[in-house]
Amino acid sequence: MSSVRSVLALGSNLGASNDTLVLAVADLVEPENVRLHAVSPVVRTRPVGGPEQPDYLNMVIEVETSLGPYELLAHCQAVEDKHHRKRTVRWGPRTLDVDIITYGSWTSDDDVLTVPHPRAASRAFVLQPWAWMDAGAELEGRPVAELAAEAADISGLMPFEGV
Ligand code: A4P
Ligand code: MG
Repeated sequence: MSSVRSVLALGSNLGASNDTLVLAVADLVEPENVRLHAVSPVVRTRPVGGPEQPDYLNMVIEVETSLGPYELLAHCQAVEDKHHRKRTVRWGPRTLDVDIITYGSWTSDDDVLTVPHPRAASRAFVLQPWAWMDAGAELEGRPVAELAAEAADISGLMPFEGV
């Protein structure tokens, strides 16, 4: 079966966020048809949008999978649910968010699954860890590192020094 590389963005700002991210990466690549290809460092980030809320920990991973895009979305949401994700306030605090940033060269403007993720190109909390993970990465024809440098939230990124 053919497989596709997909970039997933993880974020958490409730509970033991670092532990949650580590466990979520393991859960995401637990099925035999989802293989871990690359992992970014974790970065601490100021919240973008939404109500007043704690800083986030963010990271990205790249997986290789034979799951279709909607199957991959369902898998990501099942992992969010396993980590007690509650959907109450849009852009509100969360134990775990897993977004599909890219799925090979596949694109979609469906509300249920928009790919590339519609806000990724302007968000340093996704772009900068992605550029660290893959220095040659491009999004919408532009180097991800350049997009990160131009993103309004770049000044809100801080080193994550562990817990
Ligand atoms: N959906 C559509 N496209 C996608 C996609 N590519 N990946 C749909 C994942 N889901 C996608 O998502 C709402 C709906 O989006 C889903 O039902 C799915 O079918 P959600 O995860 O339930 O809600 P959300 O995450 O609150 O909404 P949204 O609009 O996806 O939020 P964002 O844009 O992900 O923003 N600041 C910092 N520093 N770090 C963060 O991680 N995250 C957000 C969330 C805001 N501010 C942040 C951070
Ligand atoms: Mg989300």
